[in-house]
Amino acid sequence: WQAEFLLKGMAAAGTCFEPEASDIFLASLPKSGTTWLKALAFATLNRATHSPSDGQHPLNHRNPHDCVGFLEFMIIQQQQQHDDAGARGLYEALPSSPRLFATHLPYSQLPHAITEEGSRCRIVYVCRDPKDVLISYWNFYKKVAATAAATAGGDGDGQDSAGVTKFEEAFELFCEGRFPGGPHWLHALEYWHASQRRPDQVLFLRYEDMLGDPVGNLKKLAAFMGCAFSEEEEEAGVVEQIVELCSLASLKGMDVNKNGSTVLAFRNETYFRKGQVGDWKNYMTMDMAARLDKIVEEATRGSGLTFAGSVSHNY
Ligand code: PAP
Repeated sequence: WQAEFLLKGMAAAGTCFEPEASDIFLASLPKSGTTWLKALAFATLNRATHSPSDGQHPLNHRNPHDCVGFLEFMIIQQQQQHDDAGARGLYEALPSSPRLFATHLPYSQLPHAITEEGSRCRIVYVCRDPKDVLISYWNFYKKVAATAAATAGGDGDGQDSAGVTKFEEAFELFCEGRFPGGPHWLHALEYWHASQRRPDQVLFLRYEDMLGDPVGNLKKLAAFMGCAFSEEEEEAGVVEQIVELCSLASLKGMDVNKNGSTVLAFRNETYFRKGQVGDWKNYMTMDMAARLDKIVEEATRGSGLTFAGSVSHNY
Protein backbone atom coordinates (compact mmCIF):
# COMPACT_ATOMS: atom_id res chain seq x y z
CA TRP A 1 0.00 0.00 0.00
CA GLN A 2 2.99 2.29 0.29
CA ALA A 3 5.61 3.17 -2.26
CA GLU A 4 8.78 1.35 -1.33
CA PHE A 5 10.82 4.52 -0.95
CA LEU A 6 8.42 5.67 1.76
CA LEU A 7 8.96 2.69 4.04
CA LYS A 8 12.33 3.86 5.33
CA GLY A 9 10.96 7.31 6.07
CA MET A 10 7.99 5.80 7.89
CA ALA A 11 10.27 3.64 10.01
CA ALA A 12 12.43 6.66 10.87
CA ALA A 13 9.34 8.74 11.66
CA GLY A 14 8.20 6.03 14.07
CA THR A 15 11.45 6.04 16.01
CA CYS A 16 12.84 9.55 15.87
CA PHE A 17 9.91 11.94 15.49
CA GLU A 18 9.39 13.95 18.65
CA PRO A 19 5.97 15.59 18.54
CA GLU A 20 5.17 18.76 20.41
CA ALA A 21 1.79 19.10 22.11
CA SER A 22 0.89 21.98 19.79
CA ASP A 23 1.70 20.12 16.54
CA ILE A 24 -1.03 20.02 13.90
CA PHE A 25 -1.15 17.33 11.20
CA LEU A 26 -3.18 17.68 8.02
CA ALA A 27 -3.98 14.14 6.94
CA SER A 28 -5.54 12.89 3.73
CA LEU A 29 -5.41 10.30 1.04
CA PRO A 30 -3.93 11.80 -2.15
CA LYS A 31 -6.40 13.81 -4.26
CA SER A 32 -8.85 14.43 -1.42
CA GLY A 33 -8.26 18.15 -0.93
CA THR A 34 -4.74 18.17 0.55
CA THR A 35 -3.46 21.23 -1.34
CA TRP A 36 -6.53 23.25 -0.41
CA LEU A 37 -6.42 22.22 3.25
CA LYS A 38 -2.72 23.10 3.41
CA ALA A 39 -3.41 26.57 2.00
CA LEU A 40 -6.35 27.21 4.35
CA ALA A 41 -4.57 25.99 7.48
CA PHE A 42 -1.35 27.84 6.64
CA ALA A 43 -3.13 31.12 5.87
CA THR A 44 -5.30 30.83 9.00
CA LEU A 45 -2.49 30.01 11.43
CA ASN A 46 -0.22 32.73 10.06
CA ARG A 47 -2.80 35.49 9.57
CA ALA A 48 -1.27 37.71 12.26
CA THR A 49 2.04 37.77 10.38
CA HIS A 50 0.67 37.57 6.84
CA SER A 51 -2.60 39.33 6.17
CA PRO A 52 -4.65 37.36 3.62
CA SER A 53 -5.31 40.61 1.73
CA ASP A 54 -1.58 41.33 1.38
CA GLY A 55 -0.43 40.92 -2.21
CA GLN A 56 2.90 39.69 -0.83
CA HIS A 57 1.30 36.80 1.07
CA PRO A 58 3.52 33.66 0.88
CA LEU A 59 0.73 31.81 -0.97
CA ASN A 60 1.10 34.35 -3.79
CA HIS A 61 4.59 33.10 -4.55
CA ARG A 62 4.79 29.63 -2.99
CA ASN A 63 2.74 26.55 -3.77
CA PRO A 64 0.85 25.28 -0.67
CA HIS A 65 3.03 22.14 -0.72
CA ASP A 66 6.06 24.38 -0.26
CA CYS A 67 4.40 26.08 2.71
CA VAL A 68 3.43 22.86 4.55
CA GLY A 69 5.60 19.78 4.07
CA PHE A 70 4.68 16.11 4.28
CA LEU A 71 6.18 14.58 7.42
CA GLU A 72 7.19 11.36 5.67
CA PHE A 73 8.83 13.14 2.72
CA MET A 74 10.67 15.58 4.99
CA ILE A 75 12.16 12.69 6.89
CA ILE A 76 13.26 10.94 3.70
CA GLN A 77 14.91 14.12 2.41
CA GLN A 78 16.69 14.56 5.69
CA GLN A 79 17.87 10.96 5.55
CA GLN A 80 19.20 11.44 2.05
CA GLN A 81 21.10 14.54 3.05
CA HIS A 82 22.46 13.15 6.31
CA ASP A 83 22.04 9.72 7.83
CA ASP A 84 19.28 8.05 9.79
CA ALA A 85 20.33 9.66 13.05
CA GLY A 86 20.53 13.02 11.28
CA ALA A 87 16.75 13.02 10.86
CA ARG A 88 16.54 14.73 14.24
CA GLY A 89 18.19 17.83 12.79
CA LEU A 90 15.13 18.29 10.61
CA TYR A 91 12.98 19.48 13.45
CA GLU A 92 15.38 22.19 14.45
CA ALA A 93 14.84 23.79 11.05
CA LEU A 94 11.05 23.81 11.36
CA PRO A 95 9.03 26.94 12.05
CA SER A 96 8.10 27.67 15.62
CA SER A 97 4.97 26.29 17.22
CA PRO A 98 2.37 25.45 16.39
CA ARG A 99 4.16 23.38 13.77
CA LEU A 100 2.09 22.41 10.76
CA PHE A 101 2.74 19.12 8.97
CA ALA A 102 0.86 17.16 6.34
CA THR A 103 0.74 13.42 5.87
CA HIS A 104 -0.78 10.85 3.54
CA LEU A 105 -0.04 8.04 6.03
CA PRO A 106 -2.93 5.99 7.38
CA TYR A 107 -3.76 6.72 11.03
CA SER A 108 -2.43 3.34 12.13
CA GLN A 109 0.92 4.06 10.46
CA LEU A 110 1.47 7.46 12.04
CA PRO A 111 4.23 7.59 14.64
CA HIS A 112 2.75 6.21 17.87
CA ALA A 113 3.78 9.33 19.77
CA ILE A 114 1.25 11.32 17.72
CA THR A 115 -1.74 9.04 18.23
CA GLU A 116 -1.15 7.50 21.67
CA GLU A 117 -3.61 8.14 24.47
CA GLY A 118 -2.74 11.42 26.13
CA SER A 119 -1.10 12.91 23.03
CA ARG A 120 -2.23 16.51 22.59
CA CYS A 121 -1.32 16.67 18.88
CA ARG A 122 -4.21 17.66 16.64
CA ILE A 123 -5.06 15.98 13.36
CA VAL A 124 -7.32 17.39 10.64
CA TYR A 125 -8.45 14.78 8.13
CA VAL A 126 -10.08 15.60 4.82
CA CYS A 127 -11.90 12.91 2.88
CA ARG A 128 -13.60 12.90 -0.50
CA ASP A 129 -15.96 10.70 -2.49
CA PRO A 130 -13.72 7.80 -3.61
CA LYS A 131 -14.96 8.02 -7.19
CA ASP A 132 -13.77 11.62 -7.52
CA VAL A 133 -10.50 10.73 -5.76
CA LEU A 134 -9.82 8.10 -8.40
CA ILE A 135 -10.66 10.45 -11.28
CA SER A 136 -8.50 13.20 -9.82
CA TYR A 137 -5.59 10.80 -9.35
CA TRP A 138 -6.03 9.35 -12.83
CA ASN A 139 -5.79 12.79 -14.42
CA PHE A 140 -2.82 13.74 -12.23
CA TYR A 141 -1.08 10.48 -13.04
CA LYS A 142 -1.58 10.91 -16.78
CA LYS A 143 -0.07 14.41 -16.66
CA VAL A 144 2.90 13.29 -14.60
CA ALA A 145 3.49 10.25 -16.83
CA ALA A 146 3.20 12.37 -19.98
CA THR A 147 5.74 14.86 -18.62
CA ALA A 148 8.10 12.03 -17.67
CA ALA A 149 7.75 10.45 -21.11
CA ALA A 150 8.32 13.79 -22.84
CA THR A 151 11.40 14.45 -20.71
CA ALA A 152 12.70 11.00 -21.58
CA GLY A 153 12.07 11.72 -25.28
CA GLY A 154 9.00 9.47 -25.57
CA ASP A 155 5.70 10.31 -27.21
CA GLY A 156 4.05 11.32 -23.94
CA ASP A 157 1.08 9.01 -24.30
CA GLY A 158 0.81 8.54 -20.55
CA GLN A 159 2.00 4.94 -20.48
CA ASP A 160 4.01 4.08 -17.38
CA SER A 161 6.51 1.35 -16.62
CA ALA A 162 3.79 -0.84 -15.12
CA GLY A 163 1.88 -0.62 -18.40
CA VAL A 164 -1.22 0.94 -16.87
CA THR A 165 -2.69 2.85 -19.76
CA LYS A 166 -6.40 2.31 -19.52
CA PHE A 167 -8.82 3.83 -17.06
CA GLU A 168 -10.49 0.43 -16.64
CA GLU A 169 -7.23 -0.96 -15.26
CA ALA A 170 -6.82 1.93 -12.85
CA PHE A 171 -10.40 1.36 -11.73
CA GLU A 172 -9.73 -2.33 -11.00
CA LEU A 173 -6.62 -1.49 -9.00
CA PHE A 174 -8.53 1.12 -7.00
CA CYS A 175 -11.32 -1.38 -6.25
CA GLU A 176 -8.65 -3.81 -5.01
CA GLY A 177 -7.39 -1.11 -2.68
CA ARG A 178 -4.16 -0.65 -4.61
CA PHE A 179 -3.69 3.07 -4.25
CA PRO A 180 -0.97 5.20 -2.63
CA GLY A 181 -1.81 5.08 1.08
CA GLY A 182 -3.93 1.95 0.80
CA PRO A 183 -7.63 1.29 0.23
CA HIS A 184 -9.49 4.60 0.25
CA TRP A 185 -12.22 3.35 2.57
CA LEU A 186 -9.82 1.92 5.18
CA HIS A 187 -7.79 5.14 5.23
CA ALA A 188 -10.96 7.17 5.82
CA LEU A 189 -12.40 4.67 8.29
CA GLU A 190 -9.33 4.74 10.54
CA TYR A 191 -9.44 8.53 10.81
CA TRP A 192 -13.22 8.44 11.17
CA HIS A 193 -13.01 6.10 14.15
CA ALA A 194 -10.26 8.23 15.67
CA SER A 195 -12.40 11.37 15.24
CA GLN A 196 -15.27 9.64 17.05
CA ARG A 197 -13.03 8.40 19.86
CA ARG A 198 -10.95 11.57 20.27
CA PRO A 199 -12.99 14.49 18.89
CA ASP A 200 -10.76 17.10 20.53
CA GLN A 201 -7.73 15.62 18.80
CA VAL A 202 -9.08 14.57 15.39
CA LEU A 203 -11.30 16.72 13.15
CA PHE A 204 -12.94 14.96 10.21
CA LEU A 205 -13.75 17.19 7.22
CA ARG A 206 -15.28 16.42 3.84
CA TYR A 207 -14.12 18.02 0.60
CA GLU A 208 -17.71 18.26 -0.63
CA ASP A 209 -18.84 20.03 2.57
CA MET A 210 -15.94 22.46 2.23
CA LEU A 211 -16.98 23.30 -1.31
CA GLY A 212 -20.60 23.77 -0.19
CA ASP A 213 -19.77 25.94 2.82
CA PRO A 214 -16.16 27.13 2.74
CA VAL A 215 -16.69 29.87 5.33
CA GLY A 216 -18.39 27.58 7.88
CA ASN A 217 -15.76 24.88 7.45
CA LEU A 218 -12.89 27.37 7.72
CA LYS A 219 -14.31 28.67 11.00
CA LYS A 220 -14.54 25.09 12.26
CA LEU A 221 -10.95 24.46 11.19
CA ALA A 222 -9.66 27.62 12.89
CA ALA A 223 -11.47 26.84 16.15
CA PHE A 224 -10.11 23.29 16.12
CA MET A 225 -6.56 24.53 15.51
CA GLY A 226 -6.90 26.79 18.57
CA CYS A 227 -7.03 30.07 16.63
CA ALA A 228 -10.75 30.81 16.23
CA PHE A 229 -11.62 34.00 14.39
CA SER A 230 -12.57 36.88 16.66
CA GLU A 231 -15.77 38.85 16.16
CA GLU A 232 -13.70 41.78 14.90
CA GLU A 233 -11.99 39.54 12.35
CA GLU A 234 -15.30 38.16 11.18
CA GLU A 235 -16.75 41.65 10.83
CA ALA A 236 -13.66 42.74 8.90
CA GLY A 237 -14.18 39.86 6.46
CA VAL A 238 -10.95 38.01 7.29
CA VAL A 239 -12.61 34.60 6.91
CA GLU A 240 -13.85 35.44 3.42
CA GLN A 241 -10.44 36.87 2.50
CA ILE A 242 -8.75 33.59 3.41
CA VAL A 243 -11.38 31.59 1.52
CA GLU A 244 -10.79 33.79 -1.52
CA LEU A 245 -6.99 33.64 -1.29
CA CYS A 246 -7.12 29.83 -1.09
CA SER A 247 -9.84 29.28 -3.69
CA LEU A 248 -9.05 27.07 -6.65
CA ALA A 249 -9.44 29.97 -9.08
CA SER A 250 -7.10 32.19 -7.10
CA LEU A 251 -4.35 29.60 -6.53
CA LYS A 252 -4.61 28.21 -10.05
CA GLY A 253 -4.15 31.69 -11.51
CA MET A 254 -0.93 32.48 -9.67
CA ASP A 255 2.27 32.48 -11.69
CA VAL A 256 4.00 30.18 -9.25
CA ASN A 257 1.26 27.59 -9.71
CA LYS A 258 1.18 27.94 -13.48
CA ASN A 259 4.92 27.56 -13.96
CA GLY A 260 6.79 26.26 -10.93
CA SER A 261 7.46 22.85 -9.41
CA THR A 262 7.07 21.84 -5.78
CA VAL A 263 9.66 20.30 -3.53
CA LEU A 264 8.04 17.00 -4.54
CA ALA A 265 9.23 17.69 -8.11
CA PHE A 266 5.74 17.62 -9.63
CA ARG A 267 4.71 20.62 -11.68
CA ASN A 268 2.58 22.92 -9.56
CA GLU A 269 -0.19 23.12 -12.15
CA THR A 270 -0.86 19.37 -11.73
CA TYR A 271 -2.40 20.07 -8.31
CA PHE A 272 -5.14 22.31 -9.70
CA ARG A 273 -7.76 20.95 -12.07
CA LYS A 274 -11.56 21.21 -11.87
CA GLY A 275 -12.27 20.95 -8.14
CA GLN A 276 -15.80 19.69 -8.74
CA VAL A 277 -18.11 17.18 -7.12
CA GLY A 278 -19.16 14.31 -9.38
CA ASP A 279 -16.60 14.60 -12.19
CA TRP A 280 -16.55 10.77 -12.07
CA LYS A 281 -19.70 10.82 -14.21
CA ASN A 282 -17.54 11.90 -17.15
CA TYR A 283 -15.34 8.80 -16.81
CA MET A 284 -17.24 5.91 -15.19
CA THR A 285 -20.29 3.98 -16.19
CA MET A 286 -23.07 3.83 -13.63
CA ASP A 287 -22.28 0.13 -13.18
CA MET A 288 -18.68 0.92 -12.29
CA ALA A 289 -19.80 3.61 -9.87
CA ALA A 290 -22.33 1.31 -8.22
CA ARG A 291 -19.71 -1.43 -7.88
CA LEU A 292 -17.20 0.87 -6.19
CA ASP A 293 -19.87 2.33 -3.93
CA LYS A 294 -20.87 -1.19 -2.88
CA ILE A 295 -17.29 -2.06 -1.93
CA VAL A 296 -17.08 1.08 0.16
CA GLU A 297 -20.50 0.65 1.73
CA GLU A 298 -19.76 -2.94 2.73
CA ALA A 299 -16.41 -1.96 4.24
CA THR A 300 -17.83 0.95 6.23
CA ARG A 301 -21.22 -0.54 7.23
CA GLY A 302 -22.18 0.18 10.82
CA SER A 303 -19.45 2.78 11.28
CA GLY A 304 -21.61 5.84 10.64
CA LEU A 305 -19.17 6.96 7.93
CA THR A 306 -20.82 7.88 4.66
CA PHE A 307 -19.53 9.56 1.53
CA ALA A 308 -21.15 12.28 -0.50
CA GLY A 309 -22.01 11.06 -3.98
CA SER A 310 -22.89 7.43 -3.35
CA VAL A 311 -24.88 6.22 -6.38
CA SER A 312 -27.44 4.30 -4.35
CA HIS A 313 -28.09 7.22 -2.00
CA ASN A 314 -27.98 10.29 -4.16
CA TYR A 315 -28.58 9.37 -7.76
P1 PAP B 1 -2.41 15.87 -3.47
O1 PAP B 1 -2.85 14.83 -2.51
O2 PAP B 1 -1.56 15.33 -4.57
O3 PAP B 1 -1.83 17.06 -2.81
P2 PAP B 1 -4.98 17.07 -3.55
O4 PAP B 1 -4.71 18.49 -3.35
O5 PAP B 1 -5.45 16.28 -2.38
O6 PAP B 1 -3.74 16.36 -4.23
O7 PAP B 1 -6.09 16.89 -4.67
C1 PAP B 1 -6.12 17.61 -5.85
C2 PAP B 1 -7.59 17.93 -6.10
O8 PAP B 1 -7.97 19.05 -5.31
C3 PAP B 1 -7.84 18.30 -7.54
O9 PAP B 1 -9.17 17.85 -7.79
P3 PAP B 1 -9.71 17.52 -9.28
O10 PAP B 1 -8.64 16.73 -9.95
O11 PAP B 1 -10.97 16.76 -9.08
O12 PAP B 1 -9.95 18.83 -9.91
C4 PAP B 1 -7.75 19.82 -7.48
O13 PAP B 1 -8.41 20.47 -8.56
C5 PAP B 1 -8.41 20.10 -6.17
N1 PAP B 1 -8.00 21.38 -5.59
C6 PAP B 1 -6.74 21.88 -5.53
N2 PAP B 1 -6.75 23.08 -4.95
C7 PAP B 1 -8.03 23.35 -4.63
C8 PAP B 1 -8.68 24.47 -4.02
N3 PAP B 1 -8.00 25.52 -3.64
N4 PAP B 1 -10.01 24.40 -3.84
C9 PAP B 1 -10.71 23.32 -4.24
N5 PAP B 1 -10.16 22.24 -4.84
C10 PAP B 1 -8.84 22.25 -5.03
